[in-house]
Amino acid sequence: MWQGAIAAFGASLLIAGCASKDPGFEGDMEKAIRLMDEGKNAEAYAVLDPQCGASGAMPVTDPDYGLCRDLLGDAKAGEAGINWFDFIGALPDDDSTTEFEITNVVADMVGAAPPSSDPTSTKLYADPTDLAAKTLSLEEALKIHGNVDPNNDGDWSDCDISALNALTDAEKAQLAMEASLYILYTVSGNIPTADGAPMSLDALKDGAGSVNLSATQQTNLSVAIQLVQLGSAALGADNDASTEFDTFVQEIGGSAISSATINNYLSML
Ligand SMILES: [Ca+2]
Repeated sequence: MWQGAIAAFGASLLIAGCASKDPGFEGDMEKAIRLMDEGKNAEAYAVLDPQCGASGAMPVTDPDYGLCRDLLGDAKAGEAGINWFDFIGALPDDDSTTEFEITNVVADMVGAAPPSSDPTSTKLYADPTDLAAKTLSLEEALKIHGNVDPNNDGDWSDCDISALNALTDAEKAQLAMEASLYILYTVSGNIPTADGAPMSLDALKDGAGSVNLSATQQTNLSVAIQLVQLGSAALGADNDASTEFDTFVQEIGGSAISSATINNYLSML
């Protein structure tokens, strides 16, 4: 499944190590990457924010600007619980016959655990407060990597999807991964249960019929699913991750997401 996207992302991070020209930025960048390696994503963000964050001093024309923004978004994705290296480690070998459980890996990312009422349950749940914070961090990552909300009013209908064609294939694949998780996080957060927000497919299944997204959420998730399509197209038809993204888009009912299409998706899990 997602190996192609992850491998591409890993490669971009390695290349990043020798791409910088500005010595001041190079030091900050190395520090930020080291902090992210240690799981200190908020600290990594704080290192890069004065450079290329909202009030950063680095001009958009600086040759390091794009790389700095990539890393800034990675730090936010890390805050959202996405640990790319754990994720890679969870992937099966090419010749493995074990089915990779994407939802279980996602559930681990948001700190999900079986409910106390049923500790041996295979249905994983996330703490709703923690999930909400991580959904916000992922939203920031998508704003930085995909400019999904140019006027920053919380509504993504002003996202210029066609402008994202200028991104590299690896960047598009990374956006697709972040957007997929954003959709799963948002849907899960929309289904409160006694045990928390459902994160595994088994647990999400029970939420079919209860999803009631706001108009803005429906708009934003419709943009997110188009980012999944963008990443899938960039990876090409023979790519396993692309197949996985395509299946997700197809099952969720295409590019116009509504409460009805999500409830339908959950009922088919
Ligand atoms: Ca907007």
